[in-house]
Amino acid sequence: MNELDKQISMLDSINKRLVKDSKILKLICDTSNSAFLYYNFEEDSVQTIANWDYFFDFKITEHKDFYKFYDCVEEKYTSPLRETLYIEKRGLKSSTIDVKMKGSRMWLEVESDIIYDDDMHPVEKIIRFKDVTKFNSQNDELTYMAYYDLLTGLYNRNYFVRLLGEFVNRAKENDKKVAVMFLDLDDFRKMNDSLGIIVGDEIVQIFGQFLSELACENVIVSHFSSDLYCIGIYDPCGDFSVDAICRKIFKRSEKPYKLSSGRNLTLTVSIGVAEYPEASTTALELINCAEIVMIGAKTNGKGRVQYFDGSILEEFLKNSKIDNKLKEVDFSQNFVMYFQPQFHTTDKMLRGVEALIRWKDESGKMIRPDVFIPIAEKNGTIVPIGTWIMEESIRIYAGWKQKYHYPMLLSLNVSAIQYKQPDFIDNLINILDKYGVSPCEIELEITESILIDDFKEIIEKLAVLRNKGIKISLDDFGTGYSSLSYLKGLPIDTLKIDKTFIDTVITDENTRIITESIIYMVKRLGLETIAEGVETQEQFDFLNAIDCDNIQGYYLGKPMPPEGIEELIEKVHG
Ligand code: G
Ligand code: G
Ligand code: MN
Repeated sequence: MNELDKQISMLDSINKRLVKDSKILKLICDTSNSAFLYYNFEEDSVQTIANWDYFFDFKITEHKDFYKFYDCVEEKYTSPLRETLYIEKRGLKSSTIDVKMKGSRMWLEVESDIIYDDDMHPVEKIIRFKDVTKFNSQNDELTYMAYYDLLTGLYNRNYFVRLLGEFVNRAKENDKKVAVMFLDLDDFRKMNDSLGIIVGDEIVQIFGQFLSELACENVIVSHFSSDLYCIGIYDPCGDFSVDAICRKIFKRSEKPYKLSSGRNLTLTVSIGVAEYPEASTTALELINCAEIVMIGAKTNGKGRVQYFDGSILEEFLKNSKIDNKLKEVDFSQNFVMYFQPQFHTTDKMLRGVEALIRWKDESGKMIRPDVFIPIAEKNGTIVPIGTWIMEESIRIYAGWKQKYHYPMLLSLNVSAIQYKQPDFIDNLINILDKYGVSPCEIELEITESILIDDFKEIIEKLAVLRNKGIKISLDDFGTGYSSLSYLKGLPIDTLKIDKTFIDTVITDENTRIITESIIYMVKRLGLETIAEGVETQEQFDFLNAIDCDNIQGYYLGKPMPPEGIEELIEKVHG
């Protein structure tokens, strides 16, 4: 083989190796899911390699074409991208950045590497473009979840608290106000229970959608959980005052919302409002205060707004103490029964006694029933407390009966929740049996609030009780929805005219006329009447004159411990 042949053969084998190498290189490039830009400094030449078309719809043939990149990424990334693509010889460095493509969800990782010669002059630069959309969008989602509530797309609680904190700081600096509105959908639980949680979620969403329309630079809207939303307003005024926003919300409540099933639904909402700096100076406390007064708005009849004031917070704190105490109270240690006598008006003979609970806490302080009974009704302790009251009162009553054989009634106050327990009647009958007391000796005092819901079921229960001989008395008449016309249909025996009437029956002409006609009509319906809170001789005389059957009040007897009643019986008996 001559020299030439040898060289040709060598070149050939080098060539084959090169072809093989470049095939391998191409394979690697093609399967790398990346695109490459190769720049040669000496030649000022540029070349694109591998999956270029997957990423870009333009070609790069000379380095001036680089400007085309800047158009296809979102604006905030053009400047870092420029640095990565930089090819001036001074100040070069390798770098990696992520850029987001304009008008698409695509994320690119752009990585540059520089190759230097022995004298540390740059010779070549390789830029790799890689699709990192999947990774980045997962990241996006995590970021999203950190700030937004997935169900409604509104800010979540945590992020809202942070933004509200920023509002408060800004307000401190600029001497402005910040208002927090805490919103709770009315009767959401009922809707959730009756329509199902999927519809419940839809309700949460459509109301959230409506609220989101109220958001703007100084108004932030958040969904906390379930049916709770919160709105924060920086510098509330004009169209963005609390009043204006409440008006929008209440106005929207007048029209029904359309659900996907086609069903129309009217949503009302209760709102509590607290403002920086009056209610508090921190975001979290403002939210708490707004929530507390929202609960007030609910108990005052829903679909309304309640503004924070200091006394509401004080009462709340006091109540939450009582709430906790009630859950731990030792009934027989701390509760005692008092009894207030009721008298026949005509002869002032004892008609019966009303059992009234008294609570003396560990420190000996009295806690009034009109304070703790409503709390016990809310936290459910009224059920065991009510049972204890029935048994304790009936036990004491049975003792008097044995001792004096004096015919009189025992009136028991029954709370709606207690009354609704399925075993309420059985329980009562069992206690009566245990102490040998007849149902005819018992009168249950119910309030109109019992009659608000499940009317039919309640009426049926009343009828069962009356069939057993137990009397039913309607307490506090005149304070609720009382209308004489609905009394006709009620299975009751006795009507107690509320103290608020008696208070002004002497001084106020109208009250006198109303009281007189109530008694006249009620007696015509065959019901017995009792006037409550009678404190003076004048009141007594007037009630006597208009034929009110019975009198209860300080004038003839305050609530007293059992021994007081014994003295009374001995007096009338003897
Ligand atoms: O007892 P007082 O005298 O302070 O009564 C205040 C309120 O508490 C009244 O409205 C009365 O109905 C209620 N209350 C008092 N004792 C009882 C009771 O034994 N059971 C229930 N449910 N309420 C009571
Ligand atoms: O259950 P009811 O709301 O009816 O409770 C009766 C309440 O009225 C109890 O709190 C009892 O102490 C109170 N009370 C009864 N008679 C009088 C009275 O003559 N004057 C006043 N101020 N309160 C009375
Ligand atoms: Mn009563």
